[in-house]
Amino acid sequence: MAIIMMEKLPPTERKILIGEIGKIIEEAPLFTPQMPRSGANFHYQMSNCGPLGWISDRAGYRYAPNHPITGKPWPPFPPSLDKIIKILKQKEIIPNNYRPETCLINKYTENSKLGLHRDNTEKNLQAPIISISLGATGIFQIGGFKRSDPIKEIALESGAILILSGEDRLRFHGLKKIINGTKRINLTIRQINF
Ligand code: MD6
Ligand code: FE
Repeated sequence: MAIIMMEKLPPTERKILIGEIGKIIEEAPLFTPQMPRSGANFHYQMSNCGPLGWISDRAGYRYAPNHPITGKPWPPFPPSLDKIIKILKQKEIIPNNYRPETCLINKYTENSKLGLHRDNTEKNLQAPIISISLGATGIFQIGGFKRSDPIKEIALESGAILILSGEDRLRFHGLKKIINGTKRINLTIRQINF
């Protein structure tokens, strides 16, 4: 079983991380991804940092080195994320050779949600995905390996650090809604090409 919930990031460190994400979003503005083919808007906004970023439009979803609107490279990982990765390696929660290549920055407001999906386009599907939640609580849904399998809900409060690895990384999951606030940021750190 490799669904790991770490101790929450302390409030002072949360504030620093929120500040760093704010600067990243100034450089790489939030945009609304669109569904492949239909072009319908997703119900949240996003940006990225790191060498690659996840984008989605009519042409499909993919990892790309540049922001879809500004055309500029994504900003680098901020110090707080480097530190979290270092600590997770020290605690042997993630392997020492883990190579974080992107961090998706998802922003949810009152009517946002993210449907059940699997993140399965990365090369090593066992490599952990590290999820960090900030702001309002997210009602995270996690199911099985088939879309129709039963779903459990996990409340991801501000500062929550959740790691999905091994075969559990391929479970269907989504974000049902946010509660206790009007804005939530979720960061997901991923290894893509190694
Ligand atoms: C969210 N998270 O928490 C959406 N994906 O808002 C994800 O889609 C996710 O938390 C892969 C691994 C962890 C996650
Ligand atoms: Fe996901």
